[in-house]
Amino acid sequence: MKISLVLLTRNERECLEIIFPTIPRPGSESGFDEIVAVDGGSTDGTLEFFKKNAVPVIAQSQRGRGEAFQHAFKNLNSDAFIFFSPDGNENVSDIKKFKPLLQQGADIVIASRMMKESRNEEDDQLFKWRKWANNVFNLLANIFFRKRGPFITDSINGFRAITKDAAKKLQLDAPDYTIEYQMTMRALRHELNVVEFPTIEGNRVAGDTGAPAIPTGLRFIRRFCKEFFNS
Ligand SMILES: Nc1nc2c(ncn2[C@@H]2O[C@H](COP(=O)(O)OP(=O)(O)O)[C@@H](O)[C@H]2O)c(=O)[nH]1
Ligand SMILES: [Mg+2]
Repeated sequence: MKISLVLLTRNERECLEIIFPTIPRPGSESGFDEIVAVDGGSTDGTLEFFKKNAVPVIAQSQRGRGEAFQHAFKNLNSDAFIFFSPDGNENVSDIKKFKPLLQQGADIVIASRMMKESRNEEDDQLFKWRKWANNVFNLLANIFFRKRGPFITDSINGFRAITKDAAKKLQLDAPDYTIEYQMTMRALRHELNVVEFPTIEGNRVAGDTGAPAIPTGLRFIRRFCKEFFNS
């Protein structure tokens, strides 16, 4: 099974300088066979960073995180993709956990920030607005799309893997930050094998999120409605 580790970036040079050196090289130990970046139009030196480190880059013809997923599916000839955002949120030591679960037959593997042994970026805050909103979206996905299998605890996390076959089947088309939510809802509807493991989410190491809470939240509500009424 050939697995690609897909780095998703839009202006992440500062974070890359800290995170990239901690990512293992491709090989049997690391749990993936190649590293590729999909870039959404960076202008801050991210592309130069990749060039210096010999990381091949797929340049997006259209911006958006969902567009980045489509570019990976179209351009890479792998059996599965692990999506990784090198901004500090995602735990590098968990990258190796995807492959065994894919080999055991998972169609999608999600690193969950909501299981008992997990940590969410907001866990040390009193008001966990994003986490609470995430949990509402989780609940909606599970109630309205799940037919069997375990409750999905983190339906929107980006740190995840999907097989090429599953990606083909789901025909994903969300262009933006709702891509993972669409993937989870469709996977549940198609009764794919979705497996989660707990992860410890870190804090962003530099820069700022490109997903402001309120507009992004509204996009999620619209995405849920679209999937619900089109099913
Ligand atoms: N390829 C690509 N990556 C993107 C795009 N927009 C955001 N990203 C990356 O997606 C990751 C997560 O984005 P971030 O803004 O941190 O969202 P948050 O983690 O949900 O707060 C980061 O590595 C971003 O650089 C895009 O249009 N294309
Ligand atoms: Mg992030």
